[in-house]
Amino acid sequence: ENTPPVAAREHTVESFTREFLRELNFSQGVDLDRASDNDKYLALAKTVRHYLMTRWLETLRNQYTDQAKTVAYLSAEFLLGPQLENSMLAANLDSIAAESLRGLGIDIEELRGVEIEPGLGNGGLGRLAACFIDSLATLNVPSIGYGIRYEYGIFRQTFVDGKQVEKPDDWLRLGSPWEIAHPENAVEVHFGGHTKKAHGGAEGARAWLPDWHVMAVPYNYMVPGYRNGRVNTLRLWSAKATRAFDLQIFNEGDYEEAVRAQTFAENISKVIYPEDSTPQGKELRLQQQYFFVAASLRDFLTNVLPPDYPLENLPNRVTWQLNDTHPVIAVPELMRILIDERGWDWDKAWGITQQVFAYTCHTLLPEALEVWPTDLLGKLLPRHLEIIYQINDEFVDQVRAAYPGDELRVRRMSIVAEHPVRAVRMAHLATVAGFKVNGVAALHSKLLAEKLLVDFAQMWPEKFTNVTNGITPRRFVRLSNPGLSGLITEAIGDGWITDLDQLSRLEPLADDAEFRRRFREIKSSNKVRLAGVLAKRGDIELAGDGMVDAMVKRLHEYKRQSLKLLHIVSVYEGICSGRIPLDSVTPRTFVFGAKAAPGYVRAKETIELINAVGRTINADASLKGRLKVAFPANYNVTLAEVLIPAADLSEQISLAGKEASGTGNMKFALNGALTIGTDDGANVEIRKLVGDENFFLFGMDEPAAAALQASGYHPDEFYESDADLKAALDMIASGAFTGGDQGGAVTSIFADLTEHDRFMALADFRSYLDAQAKVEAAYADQDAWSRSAVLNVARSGFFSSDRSIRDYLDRIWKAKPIDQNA
Ligand code: 26W
Repeated sequence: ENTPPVAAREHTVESFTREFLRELNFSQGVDLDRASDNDKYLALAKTVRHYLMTRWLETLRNQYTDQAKTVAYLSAEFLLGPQLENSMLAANLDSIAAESLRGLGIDIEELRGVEIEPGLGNGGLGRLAACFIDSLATLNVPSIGYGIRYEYGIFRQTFVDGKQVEKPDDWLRLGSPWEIAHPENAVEVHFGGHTKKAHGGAEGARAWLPDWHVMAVPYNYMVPGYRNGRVNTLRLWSAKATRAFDLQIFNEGDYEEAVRAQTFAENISKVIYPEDSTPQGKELRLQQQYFFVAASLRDFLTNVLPPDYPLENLPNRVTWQLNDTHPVIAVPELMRILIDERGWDWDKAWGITQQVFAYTCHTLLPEALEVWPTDLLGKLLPRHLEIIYQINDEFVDQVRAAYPGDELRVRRMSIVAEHPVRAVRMAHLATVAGFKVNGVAALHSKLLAEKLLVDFAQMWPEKFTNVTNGITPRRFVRLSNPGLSGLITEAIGDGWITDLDQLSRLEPLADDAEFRRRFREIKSSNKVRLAGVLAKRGDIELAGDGMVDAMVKRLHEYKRQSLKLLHIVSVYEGICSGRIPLDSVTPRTFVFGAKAAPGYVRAKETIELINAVGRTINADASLKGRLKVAFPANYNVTLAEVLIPAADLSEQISLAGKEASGTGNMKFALNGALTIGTDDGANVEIRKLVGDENFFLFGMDEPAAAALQASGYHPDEFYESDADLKAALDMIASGAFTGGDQGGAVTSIFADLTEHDRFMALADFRSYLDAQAKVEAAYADQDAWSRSAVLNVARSGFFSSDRSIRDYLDRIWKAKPIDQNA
């Protein structure tokens, strides 16, 4: 009975062209012949948006009328990547748009180059959130993403003399066609002040008298499902100073102070924190967290729910999924709303609160767990701190009752730590409040329950579960690898795009010589495409048509880019010293992509050293171009989409027991790269699925690494006893890559590796080199290699984020898909 959606009504090249020209004229205010690429890009984006709009409105309307159980995904990061192509694909407009623009003499590829990706995330966690909202929409799940609209995304990385220099990521500067601001729906978020006894109200209710506040302005983004008529919403909040706030100060006559205060408030959503492993405990970060969480809860309770909705039913209506601890302040916020604003008593409020939050943990490193000093928390959110104390009092009583006399356990488990300063352990709060806690790969979830959160898992074993991460096949296969997608579709039809298990039907084709030949052809044209992009980006060359060996991920010691570097130096040293005949070396390009947190000195030194080694190797004519090191600056989603499809070898070499899951590893396998990796994170599951013969395993497993650590690890023993390792390290120390300079990054990395080596790179070096020798041998037989590569694709369907979302639905959310077309 509804009017048919625009997309169904006018799905023709002609109508698309009409819409596009209208956008160009009336929205950009230019004629086609005077339009810049940016004009054309914006007009194209808005045209595509039009086609999705009806479906979006429909989805929103249904969401309100159905009042179905909804997944609210709370995440401080959504690393979306470019939007244009994905939107066209989802709306089934890709070929129509291409043909329409061709007719107008416009190269759609050029326009894609204009788009600046929203880099609203650091790495794996933010990208996972983006994959998840894609899958939620494609699986028809009523859901909404909530996050922060940072004005500046993750910094743009540049290299100056091989050193990382950060530049602001001004991603909004050319306009932002994918968002719709709703200032009329802004909500107030309060901070600071003090609390006092409430007059009237429920027992235990307190009045919070905050002393400042900001407005949170929602910006809505479409999240289209893949051709299923559903368009979900991602709502990102932007901070705006309140008029009342300014006015008061203006009226006091202090103009400068008023403007300063405005800037202060608006700083909240100014920039994403670039630390991705060691929280800095900065006040602004806590402000960000509370800002988006308070706005999101308020939005859900007042705009998504109908007026007078009985909050006793909340658990049937929503699960708030906490993406790591960043949004955990939502727990005391909901308690505050229920008790102080709605007048509930404590037990009733706690009973409901414990049924609506679930917590995903993304780390195994204790130092990555967020802890907020109570000084800071109490100053910014005094009422929330009181609530946290009360939650903890009751929790600690519960622990004492369960384990009488075990005061050590009580201290270990307490939400409030006393040393070195009194502080709130957000992971403990999340675990106590959440009805489920999940890790992000099988090994990770096991280690969470056995190590990081062992006391909690003993007390509440049924709370702990696993959901192995996944990646969206729409973006990371269909869009990023059109060649492979075409080949797959030709072989098995296009059902795989939304049902990735169907890739298993490729398995017999691994034994088909013609299929393998075509697979190789696609891989090599993907390398040509990569070479083109790298040449443009800064004169980077690939080693002929050799192997592309890629290590792309944030720079962190536990990920061991230094081990990769030792391998490269060892090969180079071997060639220089005559130990390895040049002709025996497989032509290969070592590709790195990695940003270092700006304050992480060792990580920045590692970048400097990689660049120094790269410069030396790339300039050494005696290598005859057989080895190259390519380290393009500013690795991001846009670059990942050309790099991953071109890779032959995927480097997943973290110390076992440190990488929670990894998701790049899945993207590589699905694009037909073979993995060289440790038994860590999701590598374990990849290996199990693709088979040992199609995976290069090396290194200690987690128990072995833990045992070596416990017995006292002495890296110098490995240095002294392995001649190749010593030669590689000595070559670095000699200044061979740094123009004779033996100081700076060279000394500190050499000293660190030989004296401390926290992540035991030296202990795994020999095994890594042996595995690399196997790689070389395997790669020599191109046909056999392609067979393994095809099997990697055929056996990796499990790593679709659609499967992850189904697991979340079954194990945690208990929400049901609703078909928009039904
Ligand atoms: C400074 C605060 C902070 C701490 C940790 C900010 C961001 C983080 C993230 C949790 C870091 C992160 O991205 N973790 C990665 O999450 C991925 C998705 O689950 C996993 O695949 C990676 O193994 C994990 O490192």
